[in-house]
Amino acid sequence: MHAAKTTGRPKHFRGVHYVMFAMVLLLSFFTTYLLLASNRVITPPQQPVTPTNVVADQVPTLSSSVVIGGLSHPWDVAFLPNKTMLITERGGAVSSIRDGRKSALFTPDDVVVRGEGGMLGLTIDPDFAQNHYVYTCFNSDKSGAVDVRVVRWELNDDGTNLVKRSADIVTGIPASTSGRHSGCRIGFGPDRNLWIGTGDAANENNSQNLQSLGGKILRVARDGKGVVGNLGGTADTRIYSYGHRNTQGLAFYDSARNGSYGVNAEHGSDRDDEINPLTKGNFGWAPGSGYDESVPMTDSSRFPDAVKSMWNSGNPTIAISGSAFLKGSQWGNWEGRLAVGVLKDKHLMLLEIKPDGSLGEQEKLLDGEFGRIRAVTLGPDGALYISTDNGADDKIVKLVASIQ
Ligand SMILES: [Ca+2]
Repeated sequence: MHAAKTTGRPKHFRGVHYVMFAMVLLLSFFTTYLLLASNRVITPPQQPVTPTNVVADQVPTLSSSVVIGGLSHPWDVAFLPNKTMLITERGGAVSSIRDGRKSALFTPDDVVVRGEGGMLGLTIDPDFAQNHYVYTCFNSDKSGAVDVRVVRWELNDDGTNLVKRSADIVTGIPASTSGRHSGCRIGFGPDRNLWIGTGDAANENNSQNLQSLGGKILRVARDGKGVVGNLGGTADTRIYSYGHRNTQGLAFYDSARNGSYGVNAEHGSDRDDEINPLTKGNFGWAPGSGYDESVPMTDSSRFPDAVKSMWNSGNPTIAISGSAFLKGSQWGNWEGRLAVGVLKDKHLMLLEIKPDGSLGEQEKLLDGEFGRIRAVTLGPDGALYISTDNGADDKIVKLVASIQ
């Protein structure tokens, strides 16, 4: 039997064997130690290694130039496929900018300009080349009482003229008589749907009311109809998320990440401006009776499931506005960061948002340089275009990034 051969030795023989084995082992350790010790002495100090696959810190240099001045509250900036810039001004006009000159495209005769209200968000259809559609969001008295509505406009081929008011695709977004909390930012997401960030019209019932379009993120097709995958249940089919106060910025990822299509930027009351993920759910704004704003921007005690913000200003607010993700290698380390216009605190905020949605670095650019910053749009040339909102001689400013 094989087992007998190995286990049949006398016990004392096995004991000697173990002692010898232990001695050999100790000797090996000792020799190894000596070798290592002598190595430490004779090896010259190592030179620092520069890995070839890691680039140095690349913070871009920014240069700014004024594209056009003499504007009045330019609220949004968008680009046609032929790279023509279109802008809205809160006073009602939609214009194109070519070679530093402004040409009026149209001013709707039903636009109601009051306080924060007027001609607001602007966006271009991703299929503009085929359908020539652009969209604006504004306060309107077309149906008698003032509402906020999204209107689709048809331009000619090269976007130099209005063909017609194609359709009022979303109407009845509530508006206050003062124009307070009118929203309204619009943009097409990576899902090719139109997203609309609305204000609560400073009415305490709107943001939590799933039949009201106020204090919401809406998601619709280009005809204004709600799309599959919105909030659902008893909610209006156009509602994607609710419990918002006054959305002023929308920025999109190239594709959805963990159920979020991007972010919205929202004005807080006396505290907590918020950057929120574009996910479904309740974002927790519910002012008390008489529009009592002494409640948290995300009231987790009343709404335990409220979606928490990704970033908030704390106290005081800074009044965040238009937002865009930086794209292109010219932005160096800042590629992928969220650029956010800041009105009250007069700067451009840069936020690093990591793939899991957590925050990284935060920086303050153009501090006080241009005053209040309203629109923030990445141009087709990879430059960032911002609008000032100072109320006199407002400008569109182009920011070009370069790596030295
Ligand atoms: Ca919130």
